[in-house]
Amino acid sequence: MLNYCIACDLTYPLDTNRMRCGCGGLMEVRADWKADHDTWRDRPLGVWRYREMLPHIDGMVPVTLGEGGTGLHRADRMAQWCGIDELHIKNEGENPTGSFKDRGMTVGVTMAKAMGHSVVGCASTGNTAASLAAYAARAGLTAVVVVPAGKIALGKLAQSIVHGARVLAVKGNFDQALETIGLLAEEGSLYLLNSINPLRLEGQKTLVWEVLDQLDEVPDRVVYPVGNAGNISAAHKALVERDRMGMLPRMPRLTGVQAEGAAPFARMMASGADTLTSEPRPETVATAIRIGHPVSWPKARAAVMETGGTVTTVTDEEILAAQRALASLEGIFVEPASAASLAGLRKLVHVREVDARERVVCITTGNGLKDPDAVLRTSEGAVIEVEPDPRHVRATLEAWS
Ligand code: AN7
Repeated sequence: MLNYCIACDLTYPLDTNRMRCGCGGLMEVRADWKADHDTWRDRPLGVWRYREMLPHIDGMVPVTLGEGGTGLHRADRMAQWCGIDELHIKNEGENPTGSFKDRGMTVGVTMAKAMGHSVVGCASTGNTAASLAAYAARAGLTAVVVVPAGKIALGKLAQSIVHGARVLAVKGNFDQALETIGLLAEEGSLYLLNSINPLRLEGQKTLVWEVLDQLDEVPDRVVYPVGNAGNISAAHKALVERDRMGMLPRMPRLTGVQAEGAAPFARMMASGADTLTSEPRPETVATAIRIGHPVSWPKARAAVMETGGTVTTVTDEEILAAQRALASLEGIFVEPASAASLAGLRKLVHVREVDARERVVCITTGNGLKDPDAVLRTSEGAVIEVEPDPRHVRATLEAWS
């Protein structure tokens, strides 16, 4: 089991501190995986169910909080809102720290501990930091998290602090935070657990495997919000591996959605360019995906092109409308970045890029409780003050239109 450069095929050991090949290429784990349905049939749904298909080094003991095994919810009213026949929501907000990041982090921190690292770090728009902080605490490691000052949701900041991470707020955006901590990692000050680390993406493969195991039939399309483009890349790797094992009757179309103010990947795909032009000043209400230089873009580009998928953008207004629709029509409260997947699906159906008869899975990546501000800011007049008097309450309710 080795790390391979996806550009030049040079190999590195699994426990390398390098996050890029000498040629600048991204790395990925390759191994001669051996498993089939019988391997995991009797195990509960969750990341470690698929352990034969995950990285392994001698002596490793999973650092776990019960990640994965999240619900796949058929959502008929939301399907109607999006304009399609069949929609399922894979709600990653049900993970231990409230986001899909826990899948990659349980694997990443497990490996870091087994390699003997004592300090782990990441740059983050919030969720990676919260997840790393929790798993580092669980493992007894020190976490260093670098976040863009004033631009991460309050719940995520509280999580990082309460789990005991060293929280550094950088006067800049996520991309600058990642570059900064990347240099520290290269010096050997800490082990980097951003999704540029291929071990993180290995854990994230389990998301789409669970979807396949939860649905009777392979979905036509799986829709992801895209920030740094790690998650959609991990999905592609997962599907290709499953196909190689003869366990994928057909390939779902991987579809990405970016916020309009932070959409360098969508723009690259729309223009047909083969390299990414960064967005120097990314801006969106969906702070989780406020990212101007998605590091995994080469993998994500292959994910979309090789599965016949697509990438689109949505406005902040469309994101907040989708968030509210999902919460009020289905009882699922997700953070704005997550709602981008549903807003994007709706848009793609309206412009007829997605057929209304498709069976679609939308990935909602993070829990809405992490970022209540986004809802409350746009909810003026939602709470009405009343006297503790039944007549006043009745009159108020009768006046409710
Ligand atoms: C809720 O936490 O990048 O495309 O630093 O928190 O794999 O980056 C978060 C990303 C989608 C985008 N939804 O996933 C971080 C960070 C939510 C997120 C994404 C993020 P990628």
